[in-house]
Amino acid sequence: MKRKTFLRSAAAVASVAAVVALSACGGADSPDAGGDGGGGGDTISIGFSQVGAESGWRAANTKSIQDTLTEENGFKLSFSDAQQKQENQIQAIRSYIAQGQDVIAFSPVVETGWDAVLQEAQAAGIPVILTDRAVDTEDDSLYESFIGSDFVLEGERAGNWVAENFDGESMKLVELQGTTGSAPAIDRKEGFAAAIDGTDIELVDSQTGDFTRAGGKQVMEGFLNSHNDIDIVFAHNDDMGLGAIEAIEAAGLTPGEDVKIVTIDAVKDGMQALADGKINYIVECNPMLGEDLAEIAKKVVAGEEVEKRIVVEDAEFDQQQAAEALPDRLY
Ligand code: GYE
Repeated sequence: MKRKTFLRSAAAVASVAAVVALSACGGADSPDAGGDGGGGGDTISIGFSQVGAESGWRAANTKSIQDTLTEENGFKLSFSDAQQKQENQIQAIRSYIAQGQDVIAFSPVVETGWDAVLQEAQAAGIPVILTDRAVDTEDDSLYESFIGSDFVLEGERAGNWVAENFDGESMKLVELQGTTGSAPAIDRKEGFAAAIDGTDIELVDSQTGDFTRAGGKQVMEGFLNSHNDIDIVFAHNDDMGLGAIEAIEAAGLTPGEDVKIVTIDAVKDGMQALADGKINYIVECNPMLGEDLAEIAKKVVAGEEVEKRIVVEDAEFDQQQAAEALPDRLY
């Protein structure tokens, strides 16, 4: 995966402000809100197909998109929730094509199987922007830009923390995977495995909890039943880690002490559990993608060139850093 850093420069912010000002001049109730494909100061109609509402991360991501793609900002947003099902997303994208939206954006629930519907959008002349998750395609002309974190790097950072702290202690580790076939589940698994490769940390089990709290709890219960001495949990997101905490406590063990937990996301509930000592380390995945999406959508409609890959920067937190960051945490 190519890495390229996108820095939101003062100039870029100024140009967005200029477009917003232009659209304000055109009048809030200009007749083109239905999507005439025109750019300039006109309202941009955008159809967004969201993965679902599976996690705290997703809730924060949805809020960021809905708070940014507003009429005041020059957008008319049509939003749909696919309930973690690819067929629902394909259906939503087809209806956005039929409606003649100016732009289609979506966060693909899984990586493969998008070429046909993306070709339909391309044939209709509607640009597509990917947010959060990537698609696996040979033809990258099928989308304009992909905005999101580097999930391999996130997994690697979680694995590096485990390796640095526990190599040499013959620890047994279980993994709670995200949604099967999704980019973050595939990439985080890969990055983590590479980071602990060559250590004496043993991966004793790995199953999907579908990025949900209930899924994480259920899978962790199964792990605790079939393995005697689990030392570490790597959960692909905070929610599954929080579910695992419930299962560990129900088994009479102390999360963060008897069983160490490392997760990815750094949403508020996860950060609270980290500050409380129940999680040991979190690698952030920034869900605030709305502003970048707004900026890229405006550029695409204006016929300007956009970066094919915009990598969102993420931090990482130990327990003390979480306690310090919590009061100002936005998500
Ligand atoms: O980590 C998880 C969510 O695609 C980055 O999806 C996103 C992941 C996030 O359900 O919490």
